Amino acid sequence: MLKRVLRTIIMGPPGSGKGTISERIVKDFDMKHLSSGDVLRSQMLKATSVGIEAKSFIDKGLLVPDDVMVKLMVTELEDLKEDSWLLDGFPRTVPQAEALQNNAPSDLVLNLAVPFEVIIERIQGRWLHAASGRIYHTEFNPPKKPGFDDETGDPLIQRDDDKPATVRARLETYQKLTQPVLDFYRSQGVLEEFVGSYSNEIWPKVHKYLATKKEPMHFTQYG
Ligand code: G5P
Ligand code: MG
Repeated sequence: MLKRVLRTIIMGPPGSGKGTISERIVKDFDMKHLSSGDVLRSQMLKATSVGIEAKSFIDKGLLVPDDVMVKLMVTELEDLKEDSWLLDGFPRTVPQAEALQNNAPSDLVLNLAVPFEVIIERIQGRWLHAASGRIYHTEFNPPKKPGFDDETGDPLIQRDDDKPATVRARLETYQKLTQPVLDFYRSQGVLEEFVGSYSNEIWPKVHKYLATKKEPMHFTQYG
């Protein structure tokens, strides 16, 4: 049965294309994208107490403590009670997944299984529009004018945590703390895996699967 309100999580290692695929999902399906990384970067930009605390973990490739994250994300989700949502980057530990389950259980979890070698290579080319979270890549998805956002013309930035040593630490953190979350959702029967090295190869499969759960508005093709 197709759902009116669909609560979805997108998972995958750092740089696997969660943000890229999420942008495509919200364009084709009536859903709100909520990225924990974007929420944290906005807190850091505003230098709030949460932002200052988070930066000390993010810069080392470590996770922000569970209690801080759960409070932050549950508060954000309260504004989306009536909407279909797509959570990106949360939950990232089993305690976070349990807390989400108690507050706002999700209907399905999409996992992007992209090999680590591909990720390490591609992440160096990422550029970001900090205010909107729009993502670019020097080769895969270049901005029209190098270094500037297509829509606002603002300068793009590179993320501090995209330095090679930090990316390696993030991948280790992912293996240790986030992979067990996949087992948590697998045991609940809500996990759907998408294996591939390219977002353009993964995207049509994600669209096809989501369309079995929620009516799409379009099917935008890429590449
Ligand atoms: P984030 O911000 O959640 P990550 O590490 O989970 O960060 P990230 O780096 O944002 O994930 P992504 O969204 O999976 O990666 O990938 P993306 O941005 O779409 O794609 C990466 C690059 O590859 C882009 O430039 C894109 O254009 C390009 N690309 C995409 N597809 C292709 C392709 O097919 N080919 C090529 N060549 N390129 C492609 O979290 C950051 C930090 O915040 C904290 C942690 O410290 C974390 O490390 N944090 C949390 N801490 C605790 N709990 C939580 N729940 C937390 N959430 C965040
Ligand atoms: Mg992202």
